[in-house]
Amino acid sequence: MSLRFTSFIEYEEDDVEYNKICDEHKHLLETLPKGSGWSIQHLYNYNGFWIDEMLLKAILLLDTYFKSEPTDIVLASFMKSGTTWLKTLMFSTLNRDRYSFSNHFLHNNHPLSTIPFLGMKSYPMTDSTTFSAPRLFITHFARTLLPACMSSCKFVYVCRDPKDVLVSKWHFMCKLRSKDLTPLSFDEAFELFCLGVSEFGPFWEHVLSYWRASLESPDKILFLRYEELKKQPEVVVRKLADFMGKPITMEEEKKGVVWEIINLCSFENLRNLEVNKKGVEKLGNFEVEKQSFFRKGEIGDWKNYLSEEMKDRIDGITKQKFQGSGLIGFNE
Ligand code: PAP
Repeated sequence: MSLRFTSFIEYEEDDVEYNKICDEHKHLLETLPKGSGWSIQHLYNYNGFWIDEMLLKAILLLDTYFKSEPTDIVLASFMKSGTTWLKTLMFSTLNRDRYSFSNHFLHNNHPLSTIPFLGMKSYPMTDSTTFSAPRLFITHFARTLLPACMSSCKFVYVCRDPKDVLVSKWHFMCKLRSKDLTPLSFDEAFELFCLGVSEFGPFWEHVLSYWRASLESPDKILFLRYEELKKQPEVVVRKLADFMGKPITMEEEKKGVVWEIINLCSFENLRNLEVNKKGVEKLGNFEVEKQSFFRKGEIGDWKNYLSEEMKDRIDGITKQKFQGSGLIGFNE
């Protein structure tokens, strides 16, 4: 039987390669170091990063079956760093000739339907126009976990203050957490996050994996921060348009297209759309409420959750990990 794994990976269940992957997956699950998951019981440490069973298989499948194209553009992020925002900005910037801002695709479709996740079963991708070159993809995997063939692709990486990522992730994962497990307290989540035991983490190594790649190939990776997007969205949208090979023209500037895009993708606008308020969406093996992607959308919500001591511990780790990398921290 032919299976579809995202819209871009196809394999046969009785294929020799596929059987090899299943054997390797089984072997890895038996031998890799285990840590506590936030939503399910176990995470596995694969090549320095913590992932669950399903994502481990996804990595093996991507490695064998994914065929990248040099025109591909991948939005990469550690989860809860601004992926939803960036995906809507990239999608609407690239497709700005296809939809009018008064009757836009995003008015009737959740952001999950805009760009497929590499390594996760697809949600209904209602718009096939996004699949013509350049193809857009999303990943939460660290750069070093992606197949070697993707070195020809372009990446947009978005990072965010780890203190806000932690708070956002804890809220989200508590909703996904298996009812068979005891609830995950914020203190437990904090400890795990600091130790790096966190889906797709450690956070700092994740950021550094893309930062180092951006130093090696600055023209291939656009490195962004959630905080700069909040402060100067117009600068980021212009950068994105240039990077994706579709610069904003003078005529578009005069028509205010940049602000049309920003307003369409703003937290307030997206959160209040009916399509994003109700219902659930499938995310891998999990069911997620559509509204859970729009919580507060603020910089500094960590102040409501972290003690001074907790703040100092995370800032200290950031300082130590980023030292000598050229990457500056996230303190306001
Ligand atoms: P994902 O990893 O599950 O895809 P992601 O979109 O990266 O999640 O992060 C979700 C965060 O972005 C949430 O932050 P919070 O929990 O601190 O509120 C969410 O509210 C925020 N967010 C979603 N859309 C927007 C937007 N349009 N503008 C600003 N922030 C947004």
